This record gives sequence, C-alpha cells and structure tokens, in this order.
Amino acid sequence: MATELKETVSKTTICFIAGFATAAAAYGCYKLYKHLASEDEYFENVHHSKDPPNKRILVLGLDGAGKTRFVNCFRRGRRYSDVNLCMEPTVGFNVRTINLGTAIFDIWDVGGSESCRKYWKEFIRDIDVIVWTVDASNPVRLPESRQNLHILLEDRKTRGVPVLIVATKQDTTNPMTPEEILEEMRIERFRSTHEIEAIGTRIPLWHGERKGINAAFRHISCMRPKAN
Ligand SMILES: Nc1nc2c(ncn2[C@@H]2O[C@H](COP(=O)(O)OP(=O)(O)O)[C@@H](O)[C@H]2O)c(=O)[nH]1
Ligand SMILES: [Mg+2]
Repeated sequence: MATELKETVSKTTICFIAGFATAAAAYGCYKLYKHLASEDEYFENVHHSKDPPNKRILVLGLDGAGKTRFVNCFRRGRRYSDVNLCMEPTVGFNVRTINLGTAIFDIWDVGGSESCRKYWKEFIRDIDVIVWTVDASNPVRLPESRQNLHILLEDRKTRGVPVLIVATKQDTTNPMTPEEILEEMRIERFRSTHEIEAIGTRIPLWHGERKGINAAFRHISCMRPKAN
C-alpha cells in the first residue's frame, strides 16, 4: 500500500515537472518568435551602391525634442545599439557621417537650448535637408517651436531647402499626430519655397519597437531643393 502511494506521488511529481518544463519551453519559443517577428526598424545588410550620393542633413528643434535620439538611430545594426547611450542634452553640436549603403549622410545634430539657437544660422550653409523635430507629447511648447521654425525658414540661406518635420515620441500617451503638428506649425506660406513633409517617430527608451526611422530615411533620401 505504502509502495503504491509512493509510486503515485513520484508519478505525479514527474508529470508536474514535465508539464512545467513544456510550458517553460513553449513560453521561450513564444518570446523568441515575438523577438524575431518584431517590427523594430534598423539598418542592416542594406544594399550598397557603388557611388552613393552624399547629403548634408541639419537636425534642429527645441531642446528635448528628441534630436539626438533620432540621429542615434541612423546606424547600422540591430536595436538599442547605442540609442540609449546619450541621455544628456547636447551642448554645442554633434556631427556624424553615416554610410547607409544607398546614401551617405553627414548629419548635424545641433543643441536646441535658447543659448544654442543663435548659432543655428552658422550651420545652414549647403544643407540638403532640414529635419525639424517636435516633441509630440508636449503641446505647451508648440508655439515656441513654430516661432523658431519660422525664424529659420525666413532666413534667405534656407531658401529652397526641403524640410522634414518629425513628430517624435509617438509611443507616449496621447501624442499629437504628424498631421496635427504640421497644421500647428502653420507653414503654408513657406510651401512655395520649400518642400515640407511630416512623419512621426517612436523610439521608446528600453522596450518596444522603433518606428518611423525607415520612413525618415526614405524622405530624406528623396527630398529635393525647390528651384527659386
Ligand atoms: N518615450 C520617448 N522618449 C523619447 C523619444 N525621443 C526622445 N525621447 C526622450 O526625450 C528626451 C530628450 O531627447 P533628446 O534626443 O536628448 O532631445 P534633444 O535635446 O532634442 O537632442 C530624452 O529623455 C529622450 O530619451 C521617443 O521617441 N520616445
Ligand atoms: Mg541633443
């Protein structure tokens, strides 16, 4: 009787352990599948052109708009490579040359604090595309962003230069859409002298997929100066 009981107990234990191991393995497979199927955007194994065109990109916007985080995504390789490394506000500027296979970008990421803004005009020579970043999670600073964008576009040196408005932080709760931001920027009067488009990006801090990076790359690659 006691032996039978022992056998039943050990059988139950084995069944329990086997069941647990199967569940753990299934969960592991599910996580692996989710990781492989994730829609994270990054540049890797991109086709290499023989002589890719070189473009100078100026990334501007208010302090905290997400310029540096956006620029850090323009790297080859999988997620989180060094996107999370720079958490400090940019003092002065960073410039980096990136060969993405079909294009070489010189990307200028210039500080957006009030003290830095007076130096923006020094950077707007021979620029192919201006990327104007706007924090979509912070409507309070929209008028300040709009005012500074207008000052920039009224400068003769930016005449003809295409502008890509990037509505950042689309992963936050209730962000403004790129269309809403575009409307808030009131850029209609600049349309005759500039090609202007808007996209959204989401580059979450640690978890979640990045989105909008490929669209930004496509737009930057295709945008052309307007002849005046
Ligand atoms: N959740 C979220 N946070 C972002 C995103 N982009 C930037 N941030 C955060 O916003 C803050 C300012 O970003 P940063 O790139 O330094 O702004 P910059 O001053 O314009 O260069 C940092 O804490 C970033 O981590 C985004 O897409 N999603
Ligand atoms: Mg910065």
